[in-house]
Amino acid sequence: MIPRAIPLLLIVIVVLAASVGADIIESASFTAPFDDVGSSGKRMIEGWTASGDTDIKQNFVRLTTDRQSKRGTLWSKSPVGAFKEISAILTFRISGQGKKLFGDGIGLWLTQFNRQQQGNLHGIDGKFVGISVIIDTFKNVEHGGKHRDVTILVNNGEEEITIGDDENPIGCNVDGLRYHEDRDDFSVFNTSRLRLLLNENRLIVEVDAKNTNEWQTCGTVSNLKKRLPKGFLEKARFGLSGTTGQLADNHDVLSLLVHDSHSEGKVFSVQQHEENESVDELQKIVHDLEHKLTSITEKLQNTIEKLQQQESLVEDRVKVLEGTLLDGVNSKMEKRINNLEKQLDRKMQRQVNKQAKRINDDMDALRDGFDGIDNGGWKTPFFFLILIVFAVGFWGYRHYRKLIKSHLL
Ligand SMILES: [Ca+2]
Repeated sequence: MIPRAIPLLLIVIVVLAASVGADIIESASFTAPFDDVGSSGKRMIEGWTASGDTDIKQNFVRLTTDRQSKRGTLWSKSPVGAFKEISAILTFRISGQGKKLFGDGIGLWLTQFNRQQQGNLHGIDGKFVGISVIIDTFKNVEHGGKHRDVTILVNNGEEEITIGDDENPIGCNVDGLRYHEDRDDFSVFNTSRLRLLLNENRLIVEVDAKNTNEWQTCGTVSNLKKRLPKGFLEKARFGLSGTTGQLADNHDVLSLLVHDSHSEGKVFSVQQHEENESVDELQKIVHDLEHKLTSITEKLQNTIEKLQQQESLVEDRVKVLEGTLLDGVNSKMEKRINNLEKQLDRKMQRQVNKQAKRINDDMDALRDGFDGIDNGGWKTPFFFLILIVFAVGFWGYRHYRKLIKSHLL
């Protein structure tokens, strides 16, 4: 117990010694665990707005999942404030299933956008006022030698910046900013860190690729007073963006810790590292389980969505087939009924003609017979009788057709 307690005690002493007059800027910071749940029933981070595909888990914020064409942001609701200098340490994990092909990366923003402003620069509008640090995991062929794994951009909002504009961009190439999840040695503690040391006139960006407290300077930007508006920090907010395109990755952030002093930022990084090493085993297991479960759930949801899409496609096809079949059956039935009607018409006509002729013949015969006997007034009532016979016959014929129609149809 004693050997483990000594370094921790030393760190506490160092932190206490360095933290005199230096504080964390809470409104600009966040760190796991994220236990607050909003009215929508989803986890939330107080003071931050999650948009797009961002999914807040208990132990990390997933800006994008390892799927194509995703875009997620997390934006601070309040400006940093009027500080002379700040340090900011972002702890993140870029990981995925792709062995060689993956993208696009994470952007850390300190801009005067009130909220995330969508655009084409890693998800955000390139016409920003402020600072952007882009962690770019995919080397676009068209950018050639202008690609940087970490690119530092400063803009006064007058022009829209796109990657590849600058022949000699500020930034650095760093190995190991991305982890392959299928490796047997992958763990959720495979993380990376980015540190911004900013004062009124200068920005230094450092990278600790494997979160082993080995910081490398990535780039420095001077003359910020000339390049950014006066009192920039007073109105500037931190934001994060994650994007995937044809290629994808899980883009997770674990914490952003902003202090009002550079020394605090440096000391805190040591403390953070030691804390990671001595982190409770149970917490490790919980984080690991959550990471695995998130991945399994996402895969399941994706499969279900695909199945549902196929199901609705099949349904559409069945509907079209049903329609075609019904149309065919209907037109065949119609033809058959028409034919039958015509046949019946002809048959009835023949029958009626036959009957009429027979009655006519009988009448003639009767008339001949009676003519021999009497030429008296019997013809008129007989004529009416014939009319009645015809009327009844005609009514019978129509009734018969109606019956046939209603039974056939
Ligand atoms: Ca890229």
